[in-house]
Amino acid sequence: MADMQSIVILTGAGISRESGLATFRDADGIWATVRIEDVATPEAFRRNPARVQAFYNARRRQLLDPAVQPNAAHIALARLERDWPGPVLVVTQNIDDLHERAGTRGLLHMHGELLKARCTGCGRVVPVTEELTQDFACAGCDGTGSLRPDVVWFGEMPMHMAEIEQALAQADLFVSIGTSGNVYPAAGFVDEARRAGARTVELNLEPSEGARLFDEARHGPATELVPAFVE
Ligand code: BV8
Repeated sequence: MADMQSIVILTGAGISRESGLATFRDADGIWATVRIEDVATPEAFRRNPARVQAFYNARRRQLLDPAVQPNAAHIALARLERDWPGPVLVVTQNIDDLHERAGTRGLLHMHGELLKARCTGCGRVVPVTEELTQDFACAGCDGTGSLRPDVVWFGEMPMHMAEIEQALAQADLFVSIGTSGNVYPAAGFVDEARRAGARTVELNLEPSEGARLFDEARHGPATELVPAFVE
């Protein structure tokens, strides 16, 4: 890795699995017990906001459990950013705050953040560490809006896309960690990095949907693979 300068790292639910947070598409994943159409689309929120709020309230409660801490993979990425001479950008699909708590600073949450809420009226984003209920009116507007989770649902535009595309176009190394490569546009980032001439590496428990697109793939738990890769 000596001649690598700019590093872009994409993370998914697999990097937080060993911190105790469920993934989505594993056998014990979130989508095994609840349907995307019922909790992770704007239509679901319009149809039954209380159901959607309850889904995110439960995940927020779990994230705020003191037992849920950044793991060795999150910590290794923060160390890489600190010690690496060139730019390191972590683009996460995760809505938890474990990268922040591990010390990563160059971080973009392309699918939003569980500990933030957004007003449906004026768009204000506020920190939230408690239950969100339907009548949580926004203090900033004329009270017409209510607070929704500040996350990106299916059919909604992911956040920070211009900044992400620019980083991919300049990447020398692209590392994908703990993602199944099912969800776009994140699943297409490896292609963009390849076109930019970057070396591409997948670190995942098992081959992802896009495994064949990577120059190198290492399979195993993130808490073993990531520290070893960063060394
Ligand atoms: C959009 C946030 C357009 C909330 C999520 C082509 C192009 C563009 C869009 C599409 C397209 N084709 C289809 C679409 C639509 C859709 C999509 O991709 N659908 C899929 C299902 C086919 N995409 C969208 O709707 C996106 N929006 O494109 O908008 C647009 C354009 C202009 C204007 C308006 C709109 C929005 C997608 C974002 C949806 N929100 N989450 C929340 O978290 O509740 S996505 C959801 O999947 C998750 O939240 C997660 O972020 C994402 C990816 O999941 P993973 O992180 O990969 O998790 P998964 O469980 O799948 O995999 C875990 C992996 O870890 C596994 O491989 C496992 O082996 C591994 N693992 C497990 N344990 C470990 C481990 N690895 C290492 N160590 C371990 N211990």
